[in-house]
Amino acid sequence: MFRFLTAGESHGPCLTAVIEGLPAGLALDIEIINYDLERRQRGYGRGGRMQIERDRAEVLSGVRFGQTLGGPVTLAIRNRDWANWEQRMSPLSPPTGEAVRTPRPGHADLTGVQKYDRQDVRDILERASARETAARVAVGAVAKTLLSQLDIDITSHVVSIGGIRAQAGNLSFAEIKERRDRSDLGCADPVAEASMKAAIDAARERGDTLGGVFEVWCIGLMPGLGSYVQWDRRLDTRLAGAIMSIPAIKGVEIGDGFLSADKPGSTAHDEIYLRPDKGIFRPTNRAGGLEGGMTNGEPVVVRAAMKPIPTLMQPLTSIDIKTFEPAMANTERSDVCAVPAAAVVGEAMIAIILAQAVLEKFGGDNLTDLLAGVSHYRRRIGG
Ligand code: EPS
Repeated sequence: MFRFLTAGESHGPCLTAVIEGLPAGLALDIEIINYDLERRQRGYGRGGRMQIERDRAEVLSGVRFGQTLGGPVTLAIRNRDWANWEQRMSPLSPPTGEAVRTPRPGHADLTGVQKYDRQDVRDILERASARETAARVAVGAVAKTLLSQLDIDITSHVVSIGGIRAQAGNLSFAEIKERRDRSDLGCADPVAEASMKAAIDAARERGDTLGGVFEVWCIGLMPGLGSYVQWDRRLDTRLAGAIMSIPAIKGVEIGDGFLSADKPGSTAHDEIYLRPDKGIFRPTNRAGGLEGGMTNGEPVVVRAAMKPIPTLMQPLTSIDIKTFEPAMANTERSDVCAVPAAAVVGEAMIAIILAQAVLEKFGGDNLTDLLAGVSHYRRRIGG
């Protein structure tokens, strides 16, 4: 079973991830992990923290001479900002500094202090912070490394910010991948990108924040990952759950998603053809690469809706958790818009679920057996 846990507070010493279930013999390149960490940090609209951090992964276990051993792989990302928080976030010394007492609407703050019986909102926000997603991106880069051995590739792009929509419907996977990495917003449409940047500037001026929609694409998948035989083995279940686990995500859609609800069956599905040069194929991909809870061999396309970040410089109404008097919500340094970062996290989560599904289907003690199993399967089904 390929699985992982993360640990770490936003302003603690470091973020850590422990990954279990990787096959032995997978070559890991730290620069591939670091490249995705750097992509997650990018994005017009990010806050001051990204000027401080230079996220880099360290490998602490499970790898020898550049190859996985089959045991748990531990990755760590040090927080540079820790140097400014050593006292206020000290694991063992007595409390110091002012407690945060005014929860932000839309954040974990209020329910967190109720649930965990804390008197300082910082005890909640430190772990609830989206900084944790840096550890997931590092795990995702390892999952992508495994998938790349099977010629499976993943990218993502921002399709809207603050209601401004990109026109990218006719672009190929390769075009999206190339354009999005050149864009400050991870957006494949330069015209829309300029308007999005202006909207982010205006939101910053107002002390406001903006959400948006991103899309993740995965190509090269074999048919038959996941299964229809149980609800929790349907790949759609796992992909949607993984995307919804990203902080601030409020909606998820696979393929035509909500649009398909408005169509008759005759135009909602993807017809099946066979051509000697192409094998089995579908000229359309309305299903987003998933039918019956399984990959069907077409690209997997998943979209996610991100709400605006709840830390507002013009704060919303809240209460003081000590006096119960009305008070304005806490203002902390934060991002105006983090949709481009969330898109990179989305790639990581999709890669993790797909790697898990591949290992579940083909076994995962070592890479040699995995590759042999996949190649036999691909030959058998001719895809
Ligand atoms: C984040 C680091 C955080 C925020 C953001 C994500 O840094 P800091 O709190 O020190 O400014 O920029 O956190 C949130 C959006 C959140 O809700 O907590 C990061 O590394 O992505």
